[in-house]
Amino acid sequence: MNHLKLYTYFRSSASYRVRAALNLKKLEYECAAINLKTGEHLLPDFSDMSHFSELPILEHNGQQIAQSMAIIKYLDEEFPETYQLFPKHTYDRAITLQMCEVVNSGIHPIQNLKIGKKLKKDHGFSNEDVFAWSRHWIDFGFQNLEKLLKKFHGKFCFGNEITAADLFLVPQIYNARRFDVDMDKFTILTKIEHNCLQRDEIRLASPGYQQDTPNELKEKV
Ligand SMILES: N[C@@H](CCC(=O)N[C@@H](CS)C(=O)NCC(=O)O)C(=O)O
Repeated sequence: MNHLKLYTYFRSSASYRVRAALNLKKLEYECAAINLKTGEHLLPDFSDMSHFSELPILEHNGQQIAQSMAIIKYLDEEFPETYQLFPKHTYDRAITLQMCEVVNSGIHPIQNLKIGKKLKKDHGFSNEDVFAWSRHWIDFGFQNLEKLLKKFHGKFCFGNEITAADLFLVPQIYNARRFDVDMDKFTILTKIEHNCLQRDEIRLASPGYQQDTPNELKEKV
């Protein structure tokens, strides 16, 4: 018996990565919504249970895993008969992982909620300053990613099949738009985003379609 439960928040881009992975792998899962905006992730109920104050957390038959990369790799290994998110060949797999890490380690952590809060609390940043900070670091990371993808992309980040790299890119573009990054100059990234969002597995994992999406932000299926 497989019971999968995902602790998630509609706007969490790291949760979005895992929702898309679960959809692509056609795995059914239960959602437990944790509201990042109201700080529910910082309350003892969640942080004691998960040992982390971050989303997502995946529970599989009662066992918990944090970190979207670890979760996605776990799902690929645990359910090998389903859609594979990393290419077979070692070099191809390494490049795919490299693309994921540009986002996972090089962009997302610098623009994360807790960083913005700290900049405001201890360094005199206004909301606009935090916006500009996030915009700068996403733009900087995307310039490097656009160059890397130039060499390897097809319809998707790595060739013509969806890989984990697409699952890291598309949610990060969602964040970029929230911070008003000028996406028009990233022609490869936006073309890949467009191709990915044609796929229901990714579109339906996006923030507009979640159980906890507020009504005013819900998109039509
Ligand atoms: N590297 C982690 C990042 C997890 C993470 O930072 N998640 C964000 C939401 S996208 C979060 O929970 N932030 C809470 C905070 O910054 O306080 C992963 O890939 O799962």
